[in-house]
Amino acid sequence: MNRPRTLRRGAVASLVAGLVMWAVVLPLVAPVAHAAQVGRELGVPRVSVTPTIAPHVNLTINTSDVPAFVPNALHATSGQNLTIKLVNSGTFNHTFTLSRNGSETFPRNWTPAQLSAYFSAHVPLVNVSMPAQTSRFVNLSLNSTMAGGHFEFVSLIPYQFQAGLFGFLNVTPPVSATLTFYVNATDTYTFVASHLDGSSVTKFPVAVNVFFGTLGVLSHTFTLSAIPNYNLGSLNSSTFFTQHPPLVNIAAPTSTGSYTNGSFVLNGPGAYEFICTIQGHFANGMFGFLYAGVPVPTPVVVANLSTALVQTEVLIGGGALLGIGALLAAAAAISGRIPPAEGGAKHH
Ligand SMILES: [Cu+2]
Repeated sequence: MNRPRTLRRGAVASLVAGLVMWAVVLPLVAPVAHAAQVGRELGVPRVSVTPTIAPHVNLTINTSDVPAFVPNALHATSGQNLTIKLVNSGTFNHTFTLSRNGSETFPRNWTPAQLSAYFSAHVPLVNVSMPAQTSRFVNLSLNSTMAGGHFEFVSLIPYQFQAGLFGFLNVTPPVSATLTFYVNATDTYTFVASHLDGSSVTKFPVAVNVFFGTLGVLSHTFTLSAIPNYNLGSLNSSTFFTQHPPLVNIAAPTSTGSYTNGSFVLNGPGAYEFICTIQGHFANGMFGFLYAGVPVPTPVVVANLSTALVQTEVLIGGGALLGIGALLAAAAAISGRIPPAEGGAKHH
């Protein structure tokens, strides 16, 4: 066996192996490192504990000669002062009569007499007339005891409730904090990070803000299930999300380094699964979990750490192979140029 040729072969093999490792891993690692560097620690939220709720909110309800309150669902937060503008652009009079009971829905088959008997026995929170062609304002303080309630409002003009003049004021408690996560998709069907740590949350509801980006060129989504502690497993995800709409569904931007933001509210603790809904990606393992108010499982933390270590090791390994390749190449060049000792002797 010829020594310089063996060295050259070793040099070429090491150089190629080293370059391949760097070529594959560097594009993945660089944006991750960049994201971490600019304070977007992967999988760890930025938590703002002082939530801001508007102290006062204005809402409008319209009525016309169509028997409906528009909109028929109002949403507000306990602790807020609410002003409702009641507009009646129709030719019939109505009333806006708001129940004090946040856990009651009136039977649709109640007669006008039954409905007015109820409100004689249970004083409404608001009871104002809405004469035809007028508008007026009502003010309401939403105290903390109203949180979580859905308060029905009706028109007490006979047969208007039965025709459809009813709706609900939904009062939600203020969020205790806002968690902000940065998540990236890779073209090898992973989320970085795949386990989002909201274990520090002790009080619900909590607002979550996700900034979703990509490290690759494929399309990806961040689609979070609304059902905690439910593993999507091998389910058909499109059927599942049709039946149980996701809390958030964010499409990744097309270029690395930019993020698309989505926000939602979690009402209770648990592990919430998120997946990529692009055909085939979930089946290839593209999923993760957001742990809210529950500990992140220990093996998962170990897995995340080892992933980071493997990437570092691959980089170091690739670098070492490149170095060995360079040394072998140099050795091969030198030994190729220096004639063997016996050849030198012959020369004379
Ligand atoms: Cu995907």
